[in-house]
Amino acid sequence: MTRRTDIAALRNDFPLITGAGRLVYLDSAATTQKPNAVLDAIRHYYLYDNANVHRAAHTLADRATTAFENARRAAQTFVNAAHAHEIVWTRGTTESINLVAQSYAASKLSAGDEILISVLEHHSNIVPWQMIAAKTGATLRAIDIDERGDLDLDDFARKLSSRTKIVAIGHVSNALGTINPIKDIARTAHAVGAVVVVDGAQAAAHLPIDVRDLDCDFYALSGHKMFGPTGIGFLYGKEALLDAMPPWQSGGEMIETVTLEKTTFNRLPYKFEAGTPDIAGAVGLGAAIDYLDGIDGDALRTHEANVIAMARARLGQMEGVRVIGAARASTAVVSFAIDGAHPHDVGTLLDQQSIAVRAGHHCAMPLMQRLGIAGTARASFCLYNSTADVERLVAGIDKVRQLL
Ligand code: C6P
Repeated sequence: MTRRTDIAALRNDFPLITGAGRLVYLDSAATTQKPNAVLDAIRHYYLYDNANVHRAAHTLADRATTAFENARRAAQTFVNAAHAHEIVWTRGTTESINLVAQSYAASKLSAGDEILISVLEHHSNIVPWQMIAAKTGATLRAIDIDERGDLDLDDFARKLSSRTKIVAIGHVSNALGTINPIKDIARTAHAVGAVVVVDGAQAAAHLPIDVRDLDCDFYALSGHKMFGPTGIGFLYGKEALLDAMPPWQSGGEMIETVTLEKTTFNRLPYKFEAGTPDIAGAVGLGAAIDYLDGIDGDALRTHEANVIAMARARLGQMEGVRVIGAARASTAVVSFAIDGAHPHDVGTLLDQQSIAVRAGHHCAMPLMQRLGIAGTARASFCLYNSTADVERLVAGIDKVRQLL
């Protein structure tokens, strides 16, 4: 298969981007725009294939089920899982992590056990563990970062022990862009018998993901951050772990037999998919995965690295502007502060120039507390951004500084 190498041309696949006039969209870490291929797949599904899945005997239901399960196979290939039944559809990263917390952790942990996260984490990889710690009596601990915004691996080694049952870490930080060394973390965590949960929300649009190479036990991601629709994502889990876990939501589809006295549960992955799933969402996410698969990964990553490196360099040279975080390996986002300006004001003043960034704590309040700041302005980049967008951002920040 020939993959696309003309990354600049990809922008034309995104009608909202090309149709938005002067808008420079630098908020893809919050959600990416959607290519025509995804919009078309969802429309095609509703026009020609819509029915409920795994339930009826008719042809249309067969077509819907095939489309739905093909999308699961696309997700399997995307993360290089060994089996399609290791992919559980969820509403996204948040729900995937909650599934692991409420099913795996709630049934395994007790007082004296420890869950290890890091101060870099998004609230979605903090709060579910806090709640499970409170419920089970386990203790939640957090790995610190160094002055660059990299994980402090000495601190990781200090905090990891035979008491550690779960290590839950983001692949890429949504606030600093730090890429964490998941493979090394997994190897070290497995040596003490801990299970490794990866929050892949910010990795999926930028990095190749190979759960078998990483050897993580669970990997969570969101479709909408990788050019798919909102409301759909998935959890990858190793077969043996998923098999042994109890269901977490109950109702239709997740059952094998029900009497008024007793229920036996469906096989993987359906045991974790209660109720009618987001079928069109899964189809749309499958189309997003196919879309990404049609792009040359090296060309894509070189393009993104150039754009992001330029943003870091240019912002770093601006008087009164501070780039926050300088991790040794990073992608996706550039966080910054302007002297004397609240991040929200920076966001508003950039918006007035048709430049969309996110401002605030980025759902990473413990990280902001660790850095001693209220928040940042954050420009996030993906395949449809260009160096021209960086030029506009630099000019926009210049104007903000003049207005202050
Ligand atoms: N971060 C951002 O602007 P959901 O909402 O479930 O799709 O993803 C949650 C999530 C989990 N982990 C990380 C690292 C994330 O970045 C996010 C979502 C968005 O940074 C919205 S807060």
